[in-house]
Amino acid sequence: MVGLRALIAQDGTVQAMATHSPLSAKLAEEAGFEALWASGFELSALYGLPDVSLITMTQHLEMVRAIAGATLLPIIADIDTGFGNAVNVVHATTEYERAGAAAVVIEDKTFPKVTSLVVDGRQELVRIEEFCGKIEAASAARTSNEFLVIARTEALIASLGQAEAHKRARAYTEAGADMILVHSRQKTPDEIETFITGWDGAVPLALVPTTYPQMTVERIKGTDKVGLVIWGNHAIRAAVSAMQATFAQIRADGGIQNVNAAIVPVTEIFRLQDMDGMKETERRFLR
Ligand code: SPV
Ligand code: MG
Repeated sequence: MVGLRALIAQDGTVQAMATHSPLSAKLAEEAGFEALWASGFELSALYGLPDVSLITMTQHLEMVRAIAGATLLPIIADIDTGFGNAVNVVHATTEYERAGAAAVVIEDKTFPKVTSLVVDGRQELVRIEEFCGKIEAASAARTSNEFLVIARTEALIASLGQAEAHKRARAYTEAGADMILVHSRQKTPDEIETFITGWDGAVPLALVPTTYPQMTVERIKGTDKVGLVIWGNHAIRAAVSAMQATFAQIRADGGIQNVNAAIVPVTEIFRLQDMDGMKETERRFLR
């Protein structure tokens, strides 16, 4: 498996697709994405829950472990606020590195957090010193420098302005962050592009352009400062669209006679389950 650092050095900007399961991770790998985003939002949605620190570390970690067993792509684990203070961050970092993740992203919000994109969400940030302690804790807890500690600032999400966002990003870099994820929920890239222009490039940036889709890979690469772009929630949204359309058609038609053309055949699921591998195992070992 190629590490994230090496991938960024090779490609400039790595594209990570959101995942909530081993199956969605396999599909992202087959589509050609270079990394996976083990999204807290997607896993929360999978459980039918809002992304407000209700999913436990154990639930998320189990999913990361299952995803790591199903693909070779580096997994960027979204560990929200780190499940508590710096002590919790040490424990989480150890567990996620052991589980096979390639990086953790820790955000500077208070615990319990509120998801970033919701209108009128309660967006409260911890003190800079406190968060620097968490970043130092994660860096100290990892066993390999190939395991990245990514600090995420929510200063723009909390409407604290560019100066505060830059101040936090600089402090987190000095605390040892390998990369800064800066999030925005503006409908255009202006806010993020202003941040990028003012960034000294001490470490690469990571973006999640969900609300500003004008920010294409080409435009991102043009900045020369972004090492990672995360397509943040497109696996779960695509899954919901497909299920809603199929379920509605079956209800409308009073049967399944018209849906086969729009959904994959069962043989495609067998392929994704590696049924051929199972048959081969049977052939060799069942006596
Ligand atoms: C997630 O996917 O869980 C994220 C990205 O953290 S966002 O939901 O946009 O905050
Ligand atoms: Mg998240």
